[in-house]
Amino acid sequence: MCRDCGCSTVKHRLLSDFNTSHHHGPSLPTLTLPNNKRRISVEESLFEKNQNLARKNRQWFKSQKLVVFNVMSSPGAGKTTLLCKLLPKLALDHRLAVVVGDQETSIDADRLKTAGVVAFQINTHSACHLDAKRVMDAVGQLGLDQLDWLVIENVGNRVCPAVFDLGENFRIAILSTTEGEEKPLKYPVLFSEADLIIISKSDLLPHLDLNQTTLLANLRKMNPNAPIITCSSKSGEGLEQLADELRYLASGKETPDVSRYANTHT
Ligand SMILES: Nc1nc2c(ncn2[C@@H]2O[C@H](COP(=O)(O)OP(=O)(O)O)[C@@H](O)[C@H]2O)c(=O)[nH]1
Ligand SMILES: [Mg+2]
Ligand SMILES: [Zn+2]
Ligand SMILES: [Zn+2]
Repeated sequence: MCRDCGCSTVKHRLLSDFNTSHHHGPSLPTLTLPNNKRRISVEESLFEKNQNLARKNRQWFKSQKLVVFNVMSSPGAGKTTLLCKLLPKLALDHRLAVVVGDQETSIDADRLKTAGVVAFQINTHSACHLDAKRVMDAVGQLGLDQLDWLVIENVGNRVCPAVFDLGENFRIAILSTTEGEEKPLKYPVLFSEADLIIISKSDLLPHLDLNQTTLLANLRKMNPNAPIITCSSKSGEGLEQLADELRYLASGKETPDVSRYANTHT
């Protein structure tokens, strides 16, 4: 449950356009809540506030010539493991740092530091997602003029992180092979808004009943264009391709000035 975004209540309403189910359980009957109207308006102003700060982040990142990736998935899909494998190699030719969001503990930042990556932990406590303000406060301590890339590992959660713009350039959605082929349909915002989709833990495929054809079709239904890369942090499959894709994204695309999220909030 997230006190910040109230996602145990009104977020369901905001995401209802996407016919999504939510990680906190079935949709609440929001229309029957007595003070529903007031709560919706609070929620909308919270998004608006975040949107304004995200815009500032984006301008700030652009002025620093910084490329920012926002990595999102369910808890345990393999974000930290993948970043520990991938980033030390990329750090040879890019000055990079990771900001990790978690409700509690600095375990992930410690893992990244052990792997040789500059990492900074943000504890969100009651919040199930990172927001633009938290990122702004954290990166203020990093010395952005010293960096080429900033990688944000968001709080493990397929729903709320997907609707909070952080001012990033690229959104990366990870789905692990153990999660099931129907998940792109159940969590449409995360997958439809992604610039890159990673299917992680490919080494486990021989042990699973995952229907890869259906998974790919479901991903394409949500997102016709984003590259989809299958990889394993354990076997190393796909990691080179992934590193190349990140280099390609970072080199080719201008920082967008307008938010790509605008349509998801209304
Ligand atoms: N078999 C296998 N396990 C993995 C792989 N990547 C991560 N894991 C395991 O999945 C669990 C969660 O990984 P973690 O990186 O902490 O996920 P996060 O919560 O998304 O950051 C850990 O036990 C990892 O060892 C992979 O490619 N293959
Ligand atoms: Mg992690
Ligand atoms: Zn939530
Ligand atoms: Zn939340």
